[in-house]
Amino acid sequence: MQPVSINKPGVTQNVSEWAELTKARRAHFSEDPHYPRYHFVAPSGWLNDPNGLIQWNGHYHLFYQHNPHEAAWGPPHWGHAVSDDLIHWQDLPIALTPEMTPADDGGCWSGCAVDDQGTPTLIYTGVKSGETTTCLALGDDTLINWKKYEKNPVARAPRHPEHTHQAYRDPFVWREGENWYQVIGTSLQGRGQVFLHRSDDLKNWQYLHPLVPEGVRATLSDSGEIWECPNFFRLGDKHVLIVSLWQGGVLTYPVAFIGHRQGQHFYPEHMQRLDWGEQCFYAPLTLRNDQGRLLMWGWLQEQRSKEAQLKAGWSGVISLPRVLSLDSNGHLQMEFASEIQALRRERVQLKHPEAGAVVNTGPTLELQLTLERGRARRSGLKLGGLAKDGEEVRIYVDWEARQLVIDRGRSILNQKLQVQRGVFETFNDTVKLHAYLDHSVLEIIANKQLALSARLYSAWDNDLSLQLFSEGGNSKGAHFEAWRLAGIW
Ligand code: DQQ
Repeated sequence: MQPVSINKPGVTQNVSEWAELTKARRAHFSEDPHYPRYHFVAPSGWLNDPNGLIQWNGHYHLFYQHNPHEAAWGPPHWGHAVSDDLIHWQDLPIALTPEMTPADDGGCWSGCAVDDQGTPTLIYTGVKSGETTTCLALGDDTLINWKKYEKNPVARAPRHPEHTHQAYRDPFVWREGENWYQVIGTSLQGRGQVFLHRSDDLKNWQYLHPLVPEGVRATLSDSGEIWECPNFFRLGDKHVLIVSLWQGGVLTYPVAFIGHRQGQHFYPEHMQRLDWGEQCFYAPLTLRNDQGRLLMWGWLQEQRSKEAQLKAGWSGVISLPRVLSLDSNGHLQMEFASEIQALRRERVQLKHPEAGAVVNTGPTLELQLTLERGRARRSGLKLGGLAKDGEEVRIYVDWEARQLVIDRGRSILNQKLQVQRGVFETFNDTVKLHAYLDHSVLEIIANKQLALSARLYSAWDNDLSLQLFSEGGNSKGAHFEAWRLAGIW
């Protein structure tokens, strides 16, 4: 990729030193069979939420929650990378580091980025002595040099009689008319909510009210005690609120509410789970690019023990970009960004797929599979290691239960969370699966409506094989296309 345009003396040096350092760190993982090859992972250590997504001078900037010291959550820094094509990323120096002054010694938690009349501005949650507040960092045109605003914090949790869990985090900011608006994740009466604030300069904020009227909030059926990482935007003739559901200390999964706005209030009409992975896809953040496409990235959590993560030396993956749109029913639909197809290399042929032929593919793969029900009770695909006898993961449609299932029951290294299921909202007898496998990462979108992500810590490496199967009767012939994919580093 082209280097980022850097117009400050001295900075280029810093960037190239960083590039050398991160290259060496990444090389260290090249033999790790679980380390993804074309997903973004921190150069080393811990990564969680994507933050501050912004397109600046045409380049896509990704910031992310990061602990560079070890593969465990710690006072978060903001890691930083840039891409021209949404696929290849160049590591850039860490953008924000927790500091005693003015307001974030406990970490620079999640937030967003905006263009304030030519000044790139990061708006994040600063944590100091346990209090979470909204803070700013101002950048220059390189997006490499950041200065925390000396009068941080710029907003504090309002005194609200029903405020619970002391939750106040993850600002999401947008411009409307003469004003800036900020939604921020919180909890009222033990239920997730977002507070709405307004400002005319990003530095002085006025609290307005909960975005969803409390009477309406009480009727929603989600299980979030805290709504984390809100995104709020217009899509077609609807408004969409995305939140991630914190429940009893567990980061469960994100949902989207699709609804309408009346003045400064939002009225959800429909709720969709954004990914059915069990604690696997969380804290998604959206970016509307220069062409108006709405892109979304999430944090693919690890599904293995803390000890295993520490031992591996890295933890957390950024998902592939997913493009969001509304379907004709006003529901959210998702597709993987078409740019990812640039990674396609050889085609994987599966002759006579209905006869159960086996093909050896390797673990970096794009798959497009159309399944027709026929008389089958279940039909789908087996992933197996040729050399590791008995190790097998099944991806299938359970036609009676109307579910997409990932069953890792025959995968020897997965002790827990063996089966994950996603439930189709609408369903007919054809399911189109689009899947990306990248060593320990599996992301699937089915019929553009159901996403299911999982982590597979299997022992297979380059000997992965594929085989179609059906149970309880024949399914009609499946349409199968697959490609081996190139790595990005
Ligand atoms: N992670 C951040 C918080 C956010 C949570 C801290 C969600 O800002 O609420 O690392 O994963």
